[in-house]
This record gives sequence, structure tokens and C-alpha cells, in this order.
Amino acid sequence: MNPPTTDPVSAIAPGAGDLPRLTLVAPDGARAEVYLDGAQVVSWVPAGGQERLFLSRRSAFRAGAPIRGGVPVVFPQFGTTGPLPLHGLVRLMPWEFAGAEVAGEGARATFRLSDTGDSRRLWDHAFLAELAVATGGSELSMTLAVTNTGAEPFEFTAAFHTYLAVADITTTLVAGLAGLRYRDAAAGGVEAHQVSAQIDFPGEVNRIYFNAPAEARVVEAGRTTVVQKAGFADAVVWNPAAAKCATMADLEPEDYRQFVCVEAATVGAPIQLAPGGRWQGTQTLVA
Ligand code: TA6
Repeated sequence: MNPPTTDPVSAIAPGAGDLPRLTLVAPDGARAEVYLDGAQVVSWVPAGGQERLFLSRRSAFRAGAPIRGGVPVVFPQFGTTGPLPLHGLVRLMPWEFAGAEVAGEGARATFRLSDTGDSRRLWDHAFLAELAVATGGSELSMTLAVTNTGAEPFEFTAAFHTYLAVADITTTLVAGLAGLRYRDAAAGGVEAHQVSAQIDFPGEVNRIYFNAPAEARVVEAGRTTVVQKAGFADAVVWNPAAAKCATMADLEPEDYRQFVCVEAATVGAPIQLAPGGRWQGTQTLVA
């Protein structure tokens, strides 16, 4: 059961497909929208600013189906690195709203999810996942905390699969990852080193950058978005380009021009959690 939203900063109402959607509004006007399905942030407007996340007009909004855009929470498996459905389980599950509050100039909402019979059939581990979403000023901050509530150790990979809205992918650059080793999924998984200072997008880019620094920047003509992370070792950069985009039923053929995914992630070295152990990772977007 989700508690009633009597706090001053949030309200839950039916969103697309009648799925419950929380709107979080900070005292300074910064706002975010979060579907309880997947605890998926789908909109972020900094104070006095404009929408900074991409959300596909063709996305499914149906319980148990992934939403295309915003910030899907990836856990306990990134991509196809294991036997689970692509990007794991929790983006497909309904989370519980655990409350919202004013925090300084910002507003903060928390969501919770535990293992279920369905999740145990696919991944036989007991866990508690907690997601905190905070916005205020020019920032959107998300913290994922995972606790092993079972009696056996487990390991997992995770990410915030962040779809940042851009005006034009052909003039967008990602900076801050030079010198890093990466796995190039668009080239069959070969490994390479990032030589140039900035990543551009002449075609599909699908890379996991290992041991990435705490900050990457998405640089467009006239604006920059900073992606900061803590607790996540790696960073993923993805844009499908025209050919792959055309094969994706929940994207318009030209949608690849309008987003780049830059993702705080832990993929290269899975997190090991002993019984009772807790891990957390944070991603902060700065407009
Ligand atoms: O993060 C990049 C990626 O793993 C790509 O390989 C691409 O498939 C993308 O995620 C989207 O995955 P999805 O399951 O949402 O279609």
C-alpha cells in the first residue's frame, strides 16, 4: 500500500496508461516526475529551467513493461551480462512510495522494493532496494541503496540508465572519460581505450567505461549537463543512431537525435553483498 501524499511537495495521480505517477515539486520550483512502476524518474525540470530528460512518445506505459526514457533503475543485472531479462528486474516491478519531504531548498521522495515470489523465481535472493530522488536548484540526485536481507551472499550489477535530452546528437559531445578502457558493445564487445578528449556520435555508441572518474559532462551548443557519481565504478555511454533506432518499436525513427544516455553504472566488477550487507550509489545531474 502506498501512503497518502499529504506532504507539501508531492502528489500521486494517474499518469500515462493510468500508472501511478508521483510529482515532486521543490520550494524553488524544481520538479521531477516518478512512476511507481520501476521507480522510474521520467521528467526533471531544474528551477527556472526546461525539461532535461528524454521520454519517448512511443513508450509503453503498462505494468511489467519497461518505460523508454527518463532514468530506468537497472538492478540486479546490467544489460545482457547474465541470465536475467535485459537490465534486470526492478525496472519492471511496482515500487512502494515511502514518503516525501522538503529538504533544504529541495524536495526528496523515497521508494522501496523487496523481493517477491516472481523476482525469486528469476533471481533467488532476498533484497531491499531503496531509491531516494531529490531535486532542487539545478540538480537531480538519485541514490540507490541495496541491502541483502537474506541468509546467502549475492552479487549484482546496477546502473541509472539516464536518458538526457539533447537538442541534436550530431553536435553533442561527452567529455571527462579520456584515457579510460572501455568495452565497445557496438563493435561486438571488443575493448579499447578512449583516446580523444571527447566522445562524439557519428554512429551507434554503446560503451562501458571502466573505473570512470566522478564526473562526466554532456556538452551541447549553449548548455552543459554534468553527470556526477559516487559508489558506481563505471560509466556507460549509449546512443543507438539511426539504424538501430529504426528497429526499436518504442522509439520514433528520428528519436536518436534527441537523447544521449550517460549512466552511472557498476558492471566491470559486480558488487558482492554478504547477508545483512548494504551498498549504495548516487548519481547527481547538474544542469
Ligand atoms: O545502456 C546501453 C544499453 O545496454 C544498450 O545496449 C541498449 O540496448 C540499451 O541499453 C537499451 O536497453 P533496453 O533494454 O532499454 O532496450
